[in-house]
Amino acid sequence: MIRIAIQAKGRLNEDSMALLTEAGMRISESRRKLLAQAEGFPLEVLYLRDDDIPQAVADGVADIGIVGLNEVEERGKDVEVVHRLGFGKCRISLAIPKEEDYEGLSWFSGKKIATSYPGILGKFFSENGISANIETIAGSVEIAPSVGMADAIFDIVSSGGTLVSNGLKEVEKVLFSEAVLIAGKTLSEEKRQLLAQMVFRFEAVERSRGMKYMLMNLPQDKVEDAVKILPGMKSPTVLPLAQDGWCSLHVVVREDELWTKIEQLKGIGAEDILVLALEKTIR
Ligand code: PRT
Ligand code: ZN
Repeated sequence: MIRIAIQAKGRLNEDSMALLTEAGMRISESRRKLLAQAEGFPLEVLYLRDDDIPQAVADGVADIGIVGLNEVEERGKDVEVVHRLGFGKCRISLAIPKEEDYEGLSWFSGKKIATSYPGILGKFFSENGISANIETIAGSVEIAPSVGMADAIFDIVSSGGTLVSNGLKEVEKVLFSEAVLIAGKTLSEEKRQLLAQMVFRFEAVERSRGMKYMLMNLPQDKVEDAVKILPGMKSPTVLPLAQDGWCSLHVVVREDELWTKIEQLKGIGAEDILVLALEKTIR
């Protein structure tokens, strides 16, 4: 049995739950419970606030966890980042009032900067020889300059919309973050093995993201042209059809290239093109 801590509610909860489900670990019990049992894998799920996940994993309250890299860096707990998960992407940036001229980091010397990430900011400033006044606040960091609490902020940015609507501009991107899988450093051999199995399943799910499975009928003498259009995982699979001179071609394509490929394939005579969802890719 292995215990994973995930965010109880908030931005990472839904994607974390979806990843577990797609990896064959269903959680049927009510989310209101602090601890739930998964089906399909010897897994317990502990629901916590994201701030508490690095600590819980470092202390062994949970064996592993899913949390933003920003929280891992900020808390500075002794945990191992096992795998990047590709969701919850954001950056932590320094932002200043938009009317200010900005010519470099020295702008921040002697200034007051509001943030919920004093650890990361303190380290960044000391590495860059900047001496500034870091003001730790828990929430609504973006309003601090307009109410006179600070000269600038250091906060999470994703689309940048929040900064714009508060009259701020992003001037330094300090940390790029995404959800990561973390693990305690003293897991038993049994738990290490379960963790390896989970990572294997996560990778199979991730490889299929943004990919589609496509099959079509094609004149036999066009297979070579089709191979040039479709590199595929190794190369496309070609199966004979009952009708002479025709074959069935199967291939995995990237979703963002799908329509271009379809047009090119139609151009060489492909017919009856089917596009299917790709769920898992095992290597
Ligand atoms: O209750 P709990 O403590 O568990 O949750 P929380 O409120 O502390 O965190 P939550 O759910 O807001 O975020 C969880 C994690 O999601 C963060 O630690 C980041 O790793 C990640 N993440 C990804 C984000 C964003 N994108 C994001 N845009 N976290 C917060 N934001 C906020 C940001 O603070 C700012 O207010 O969204 C606003 C900026 O968004 P844009 O799109 O306007 O730039
Ligand atoms: Zn939090």
